[in-house]
Amino acid sequence: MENIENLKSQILGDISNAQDVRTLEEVRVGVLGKKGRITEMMKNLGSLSLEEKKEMGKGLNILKSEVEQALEAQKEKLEKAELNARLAKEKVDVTLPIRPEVQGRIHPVSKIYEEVVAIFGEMGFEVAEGPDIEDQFHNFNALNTPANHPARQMQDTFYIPNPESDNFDDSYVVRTQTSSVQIRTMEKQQPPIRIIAPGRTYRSDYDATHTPMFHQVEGLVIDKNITMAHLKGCLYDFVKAFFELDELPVRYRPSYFPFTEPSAEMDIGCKKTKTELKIGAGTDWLEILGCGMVHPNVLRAGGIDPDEYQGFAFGIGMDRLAMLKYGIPDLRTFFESDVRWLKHYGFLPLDESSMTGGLSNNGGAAR
Ligand code: 2NL
Repeated sequence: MENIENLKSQILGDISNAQDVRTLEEVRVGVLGKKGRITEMMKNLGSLSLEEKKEMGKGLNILKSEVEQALEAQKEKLEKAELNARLAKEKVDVTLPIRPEVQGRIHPVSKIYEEVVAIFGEMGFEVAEGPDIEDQFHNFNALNTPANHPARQMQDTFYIPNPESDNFDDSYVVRTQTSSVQIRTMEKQQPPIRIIAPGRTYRSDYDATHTPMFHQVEGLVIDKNITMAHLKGCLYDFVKAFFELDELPVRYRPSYFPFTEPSAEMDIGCKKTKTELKIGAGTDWLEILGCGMVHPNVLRAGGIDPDEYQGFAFGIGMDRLAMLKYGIPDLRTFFESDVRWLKHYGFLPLDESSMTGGLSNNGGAAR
């Protein structure tokens, strides 16, 4: 039998000499693997006398756990060093001037965002912002969407545990719509309110027209004597400005949202062929947004008296607007950061959107 102390200093020496994770793994296998030195010695215990077996067994068990600890510590050290080396190697100097052949582009969604803000800005809307991580009150309850509502299902919503509470009702969500921003505005401000809330939203969904993170713009107008006619006029002006058309047929279909009553979906006229979609002409219809009169419960939750004030609200998917306006077929490609895709669909940095300068044709797309 080898002397345990000798063996220990040998093995610990091998461990600290191992300078990469692979070599360390070889050391581990050589000692603790099926045919490893410690494993073999443990197998041989049976041939010893009872007294020797007791002593040797105890010594080997202690040695084994010391070796395991040393292996773990060295592994952590090597992994840290390997990560640091990689980070140092992959460091990017963001202050370097750009090379002309890789000039950056404005993402189509950023472009749409600017256009939407320009159009509603011209109509007198202010932009409101709020947190991506919300409590369930602002994302659901205040929007007339009670605890048992299907929209709150685990399959659709990303919940985030609250470290201060085990109660599921206290967990946070990443916002499923930007309405929470409007609730926060109502809490702070009495009418008249005229805001849009553009931003990132999140739902557990993934296919050619859904990504787990997407972009929405919601609008909210609250004042005395607001009617559905105000809603229709406002949204009609928006779609005409957005698609840069003087004439655009629209229709409203009845719909349902918990936060509006009555609710509607707006379609725009178009012509669909196998290869093309032409907006503004033809006999087909394309759904473009959801809207309605703000539900009295929602006004109340925001601290506004529904007997004194009324409002309208709408929600538009901005990624879908980008797909339609620029003819991009698959939403998943939006968020893959493929430079070739950005070069094809992106816009030059100085091509700004404004109502007076023309929305998208002052200089045009970089294509
Ligand atoms: C859709 C539908 C909609 C709203 C969003 C809203 C917000 C408040 C009060 C009432 Cl604070 N309503 N937002 C209203 C109707 C529809 O979105 O299909 N979006 C893509």
